[in-house]
Order: sequence, then structure tokens, then C-alpha cells
Amino acid sequence: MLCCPVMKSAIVLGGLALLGYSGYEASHLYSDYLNLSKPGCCQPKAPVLTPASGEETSPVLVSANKCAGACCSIPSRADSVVSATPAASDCCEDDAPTGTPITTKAPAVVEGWATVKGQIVFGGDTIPKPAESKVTSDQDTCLAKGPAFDVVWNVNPSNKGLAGVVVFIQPERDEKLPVHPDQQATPAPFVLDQPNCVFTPRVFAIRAGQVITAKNPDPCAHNVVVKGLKNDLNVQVPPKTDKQLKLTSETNAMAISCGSHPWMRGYGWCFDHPYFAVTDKDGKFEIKNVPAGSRKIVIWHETGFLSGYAKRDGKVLSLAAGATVDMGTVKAMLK
Ligand SMILES: [Cu+2]
Repeated sequence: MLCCPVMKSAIVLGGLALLGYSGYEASHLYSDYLNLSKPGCCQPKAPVLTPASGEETSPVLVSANKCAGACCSIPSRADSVVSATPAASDCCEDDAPTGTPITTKAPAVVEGWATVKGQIVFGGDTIPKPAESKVTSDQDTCLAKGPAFDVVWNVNPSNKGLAGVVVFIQPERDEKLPVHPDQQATPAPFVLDQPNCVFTPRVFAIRAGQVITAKNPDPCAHNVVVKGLKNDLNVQVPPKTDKQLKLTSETNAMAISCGSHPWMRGYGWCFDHPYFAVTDKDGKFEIKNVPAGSRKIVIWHETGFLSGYAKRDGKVLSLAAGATVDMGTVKAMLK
């Protein structure tokens, strides 16, 4: 007899099999369940997460005396995109499918997908000049291409486009956003380079499960230090090497720094869904395949969430299926 610690329910949305909760957002929910786990047994039975009536993906707790003809495993906190199909080896003998599935409400239907795009521009009159960094070590390498600058406002002088702004869809609490079929796969590794002691790009956003390849083309060592609420890493990257690292999704920006060169600065986001973008050199962004409906969009710059437009809670957009919603030009002001 094998262990069956925690029940999870699969929600079928428009042909997509999804879990109804995320590891982080629902951590307070399943933390209690872990105490129910007994080695080699499912007794007592764990509660079942199942979609609430009339809600698309928000789960609620209901009592259950069966494992619903399915098997159990502990949701991974490190990667919320986990298989919705339990392995037979995860089953308890006495929880084998009975042919009487638990009664659930009709699954939510994805009505379609939409695209959101726009342009973030610096809203002030004078583009702030970046401060010159104090390069206190490895000057031969770090100053090889000139002085180093702390570029907080990466503004394109020709159109005031602001690069390095993170724009993302904010799920409702405990909501697991449906994922478009084209975006089910984990994206290719993201490259975080550090030429001449500069994080390149300075601001990045990845999806949970996506590997970061930290490159070091320099002849000196770098340390990639990641500090977030759930992430705390310090990875040494020797000269002329690459190192791979993986982050846990969290709902905050993480500070990226280098243990060897304290002036190096960057910021990273790791989302448990694919609906995010980082503005390009013109301040432009586009987020494709957003599930249609009423969605909240959030705009973040390293100086903070955009006030007056889309604070942390987000601005509500009504996204019709098949539509491309252009948010136009959004001004980011100095705080
Ligand atoms: Cu460094």
C-alpha cells in the first residue's frame, strides 16, 4: 500500500486539464492537510479541492470521504504547474477508483483568448540621468567599456519609451489562470548575462519551471544573488562559465545582485502563468492568449507599481474573445 497524502482535483477547462489552485496562493490551505498524511495510508481522508459553483477556477474546500476515484500527491511549491493526472503508483489500495466520481459543478468554460498590448513611456519632462556606479573591484573588466551606470530609468530618448517595465495579469485570489494550448510547454531557458559586470537584462520575468542560464563572459567571477519572499539563492558563476538556476514563483519582484560586485543591480519576476511581458526598448509590450473576460492588469517598474493607473491590485480590463485590447500610451512618472 502506498502513500496518499493530499488530494488534488483536476479542473477541465475547454479541453485543458488544470489544477484549481497554485502552490503559493493556497499554501495556507494545504499546510493543514499535510498533517493528515500518514505513511502508507490515506486515513483519514484529505479534503478535496473542487471548483466553486459559478466560479471559473477558484477552489473551495468541501468535505470528502473518498479520494474521488483518483490518487494523491503533494503539490509542489517549487513548481505549481504539476500534472493533473495522478500516477497509479500514487494510489492507495483502498482508494482505488470506485466508478463513482465525486459530484462537482460543471467545469468553467474558456470563452476565448485575447491580446493586450500598449506602450509605457516616461511621463516627465526631463529624462533622469543615471548615477555612475562606484566600481571598487575588477576595474579592468568592469570598466573595460567605460563607466558603469545604475540605469533605473531606461528611457528611449527618441520616443520616451520606458524599457524594463513588467506588465502582467493578476489572477484573483487562489485563481489558477487557464493556459492556452500554445503555452502549455515550459519556455526555453532564459539567459541572464553579466558582461562587464552588468546584469543584462537588468529586469526580467520568467515562468515557473523555466530555467535561468546565468552567463559569465567575464574573466572575473560573479555571484548571482536572488532575494525574494520565497527565493533566496547565491550562485557562484566562475569566469567564462554558465550556471543554471531555477526560481519558485512568487507574487513580488525579487532583487538580483552580485556578491562580488555590490554595484550590480537587477530585478526578476517569476510567474505561475504565462501572462506577463517586459517592455522593450520602445516601452512596448504585448501579452497574447489571455483568457477572455474581466481581467486585472498590473504595471510594475523598479521604483514601484504605477500609481494612478494600475496599482498592485491592477486595473480591470474587459477582454472580449478574439479581441486585441490596446491600452495605448501609459505614462510612468517619477515618484
Ligand atoms: Cu559580479
